[in-house]
Amino acid sequence: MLRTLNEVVERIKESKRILVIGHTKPDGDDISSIATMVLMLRKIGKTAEGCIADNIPWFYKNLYGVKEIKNVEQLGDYKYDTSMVVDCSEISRIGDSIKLLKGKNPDITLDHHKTNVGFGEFDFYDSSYAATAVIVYEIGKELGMKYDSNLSEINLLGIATDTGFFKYTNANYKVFSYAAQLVKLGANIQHISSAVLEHKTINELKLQSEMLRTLKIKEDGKLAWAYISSSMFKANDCTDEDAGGFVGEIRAIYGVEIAILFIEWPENQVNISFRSKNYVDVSKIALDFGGGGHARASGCSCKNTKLEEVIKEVVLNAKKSLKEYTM
Ligand SMILES: [Mn+2]
Repeated sequence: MLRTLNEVVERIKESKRILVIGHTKPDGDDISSIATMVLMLRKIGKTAEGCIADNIPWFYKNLYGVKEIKNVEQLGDYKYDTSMVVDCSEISRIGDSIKLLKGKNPDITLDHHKTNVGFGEFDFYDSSYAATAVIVYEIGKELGMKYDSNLSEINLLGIATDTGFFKYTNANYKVFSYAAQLVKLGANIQHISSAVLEHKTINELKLQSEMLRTLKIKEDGKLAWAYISSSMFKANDCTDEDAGGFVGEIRAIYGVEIAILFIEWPENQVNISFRSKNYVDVSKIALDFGGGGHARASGCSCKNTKLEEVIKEVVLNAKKSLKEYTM
């Protein structure tokens, strides 16, 4: 049920032992929101643990607080009175962490995805927030949190990554003003940017150049897509984690409005990332294929399917959405 931020804060105050859960295929906002929340709750004397039922990309691990996040096995015996799910539009996004909820709905959910369905007892979701980490920061302020430089930095991570390091349209006044406050409190943006943006390996670069060979640009240069097959991953000794920022490279092409990257991982499953530049709402395309997300960034997964067939169907859908805007 949708609540005000104040009601959520009151609910947090009542809790003693909290479990904070994020989504699989974790991104900077997910990791930041969990780690910041766990550290804040511990600072005010509560017992708190964070969980992600998936690998955390290695380059996040040296940022303060990230190592605190555990997996489902490590938390099997953890007793809590309050569960919280962050940065998830719906419950299936938490993957195997569902086991820890033991059939119950989460007590609290915090999210900023447009496609959020509201699946907890105390839901706060609002797509005007650039990142879940922005919501977490507001909760921190409400809780009277004393921010040190480490806490500020891990909170800033999510705000930085979900705004594309302050360059997407969601980088609004609130984003810059909170970021400035966190920097004043000691966050170092260079620690974050070098960890997140400067970790390319030679294998990744090779994979990227192979992906670019599959690039197609159609619809007067407005629609661009490319794919990476599972055999391309194998040939370059890469995993799907290594293709993290590739869809952004496709969107970066001049004139492209919709960028789509098809990733076959594992075999027989195709994960699709959508990005748009100025006006197309790509969350609608993702929703048509069982996914979700934001107007400018969304995604979905198609199981038991062939890469070529998915590409055909999705490209057709994307062409249609593009036409809706140009008519
Ligand atoms: Mn997010």
